Amino acid sequence: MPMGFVSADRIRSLFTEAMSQMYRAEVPQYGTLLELVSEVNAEVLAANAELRGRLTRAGELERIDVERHGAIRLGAAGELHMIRRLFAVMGMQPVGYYDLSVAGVPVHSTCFRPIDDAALSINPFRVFTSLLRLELIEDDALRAEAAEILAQRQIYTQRAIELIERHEQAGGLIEAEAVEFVAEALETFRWHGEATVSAETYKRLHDAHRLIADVVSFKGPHINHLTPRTLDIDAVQRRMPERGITPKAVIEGPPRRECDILLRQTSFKALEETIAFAGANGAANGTHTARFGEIEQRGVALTAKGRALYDRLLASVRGEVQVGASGAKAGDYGTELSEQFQELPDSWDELRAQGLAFFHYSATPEGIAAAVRGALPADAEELIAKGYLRFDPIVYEDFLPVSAAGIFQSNLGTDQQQNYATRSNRDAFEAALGATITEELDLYAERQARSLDMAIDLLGLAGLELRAVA
Ligand code: OOG
Ligand code: NI
Repeated sequence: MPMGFVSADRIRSLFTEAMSQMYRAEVPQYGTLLELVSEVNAEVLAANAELRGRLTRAGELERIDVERHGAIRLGAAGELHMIRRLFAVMGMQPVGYYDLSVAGVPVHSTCFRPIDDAALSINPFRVFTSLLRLELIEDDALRAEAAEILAQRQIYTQRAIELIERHEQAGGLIEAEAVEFVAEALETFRWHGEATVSAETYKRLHDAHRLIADVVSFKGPHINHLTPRTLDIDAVQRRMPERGITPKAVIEGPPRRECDILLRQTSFKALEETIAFAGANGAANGTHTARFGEIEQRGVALTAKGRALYDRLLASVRGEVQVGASGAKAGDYGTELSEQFQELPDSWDELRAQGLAFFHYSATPEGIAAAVRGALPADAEELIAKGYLRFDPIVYEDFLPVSAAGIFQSNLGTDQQQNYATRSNRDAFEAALGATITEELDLYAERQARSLDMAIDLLGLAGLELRAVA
């Protein structure tokens, strides 16, 4: 990086902090949730030395206090294209394609996030970014009208665009520009109480799908939640009502386990906010629900094999028990989930031995000492058994489409779980993005392989292969 430019990591950290402050001011319950999460995290860390050690080794302990993800919903291809360039300034790239139409939500999405180990451990800020699929609006006239409304808006400030271009041309931003960029970029994510459409248009959009009204009716894609990471989601879920927060009926994702896998999430219902429709001269004459709160607990990233097993078990649970609109059968769902998931081994050893999850390998001090003495076994499994080579879970940095659909649905006013047939359109998404999306599994596989190479090198055993590495 040329002299004088600030790092993308720094810009991302400034932005995360600014976003968190803005959201705290806009949605006071978010501040309450942050307090609860940090209280529970401190309790868990005090009580669980093994977890503390593991998070420290993985570089996750320091990042956990700043770790957040947010979500926005964009309306047009051009908006997605520019958001890719905006996030690139902060070192965030599109990872993973999520088709939410399978769950009756007319969007497809990606996650913008940092990808390398160092950047992730500084600040893993992620933004789940959805693009409205206008082609899924059935009414031709309404579709054309929505497209026309979206074509009129500019969700980025002129100065934000200039600074993005400056970053692309010069290869970076100096401190003063970075600070200005953060303030300008924040404008895109801000809540606007004035709708750009009349009450009558809003109603027609809303009748087609609540989400369409949310995306089309406003000046910009307001950030709709900001999610802290908890180390015990069940404890936070239980304590939310004590703080006046009502969580959704079920925690999305896998059940509670000894060895956390993937991602567990729960949210609380959106705020009902007053808005002023066009033609009302700024006077509040309607309400809209868009913004909510969410928490998540993250576990190990699964390999393709592990993920296939997770998907199969989850589908079978959802086939057995459908949670109703107001949370009916949530208890049965939880029981079924725990029972079915017994098929997925709940020990790090088994998850590794069966090639179900990704791990970070490292040479231990004992291993390095043994290498100096020339006393190392040449078998990788034996190195592990003797404590010369250790493995720690690689945390899942991404999202889960079925969970995301559940979060969407809950905040569209229902806990009802629906399953639809796939109509995915990744090519159109990438064309709008102007880039290809990175496959998350490739990233985890590369990180695992790199860690193993480094560990083996340190032990002076180059070329050694591991049996169980997926
Ligand atoms: C995004 C919902 C998905 C998650 O954590 O899975 C999501 C949205 O409602 O816009 O944030
Ligand atoms: Ni979320």
